[in-house]
Amino acid sequence: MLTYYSDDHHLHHGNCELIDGRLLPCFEKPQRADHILQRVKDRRLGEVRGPTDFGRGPIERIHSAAYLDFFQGAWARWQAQNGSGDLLPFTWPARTLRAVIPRDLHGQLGYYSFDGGAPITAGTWQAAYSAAQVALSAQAAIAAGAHSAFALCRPPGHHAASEVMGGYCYLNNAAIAAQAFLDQGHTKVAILDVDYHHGNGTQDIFYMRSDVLFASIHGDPAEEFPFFLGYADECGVGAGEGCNHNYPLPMGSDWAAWSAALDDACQRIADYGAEVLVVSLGVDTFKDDPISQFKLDSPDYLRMGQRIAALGLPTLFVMEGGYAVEAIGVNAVNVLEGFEANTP
Ligand code: Q9C
Ligand code: ZN
Repeated sequence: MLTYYSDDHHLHHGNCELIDGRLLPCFEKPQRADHILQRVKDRRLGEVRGPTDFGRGPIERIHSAAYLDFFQGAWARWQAQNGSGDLLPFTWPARTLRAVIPRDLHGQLGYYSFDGGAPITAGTWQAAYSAAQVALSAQAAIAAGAHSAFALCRPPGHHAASEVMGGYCYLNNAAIAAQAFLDQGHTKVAILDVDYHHGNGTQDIFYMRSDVLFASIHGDPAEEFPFFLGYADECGVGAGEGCNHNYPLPMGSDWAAWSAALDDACQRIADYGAEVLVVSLGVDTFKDDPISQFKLDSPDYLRMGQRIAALGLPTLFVMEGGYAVEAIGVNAVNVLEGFEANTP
């Protein structure tokens, strides 16, 4: 399997995040992608290629130009005000307030975010831009005939919506790649999100559309981030009705419970008649993940890849979460090796 990767992810390294009333070092850190890349090489998964630059055009198919302009220019504005430290939001247009766009940098940052988990640093735009190009390059490889490809993206993307960053995410790499398939002539794309957290951004982007089926298996939002989306009764609206499938699972869920949801999600994808599959590949479902509560073990990721391969679809894997850094390479590459083992 081809892997696409850019060293630019090192340009994004947030300082700290707020957890349990304390500021802790960011869990979403550069070593995550470094470990995955090392495992790809150790296992000789296949060639590792740098991205092609497709420009801002395919990103603007998912994110508004106003949002991208804000994100691209935010660090320079912060520097111009002598800002020190990471740029982090602290006020959001929650209920009782108005969703106006203020003039102030922090006002705009609140408008364009949903939590304080997506710090903007000097290199965040470049890292996120390159991650999107990595996803687009892997997508192009599949469009050119490859049966599968791995986009080793960092920062991740599935919490980012059209005009909103959050949950360590800025640009929705999986959604951008899915839209590229559609723009190149496909008519039905499925996105399977196996990250521990609900892919709220991806769901929101495609919620009213029938050309993308979204299925997500995740910690029940009643007791887990992102809390405000990802419930089982969210099925899509309008043309998108029936094209959104959420599988919220209780804390402590193991492979038996998780794989039952996967079987159902795969059946939905097959019934939909998807021509191509994008997998939002988070491995924060691992038993030792420091911020998550599922109980998958490393061999389970081989089984996950095997089950996904049984769909028989051209498949683009896009890296999302996973914070047990010592095991992240083994777990992520196990999915890819399981997929290949079950591909004729
Ligand atoms: N007490 C992804 O996996 N905060 N994002 C968790 C834990 C946000 C995860 C706080 C977690 C975001 C891509
Ligand atoms: Zn996650």
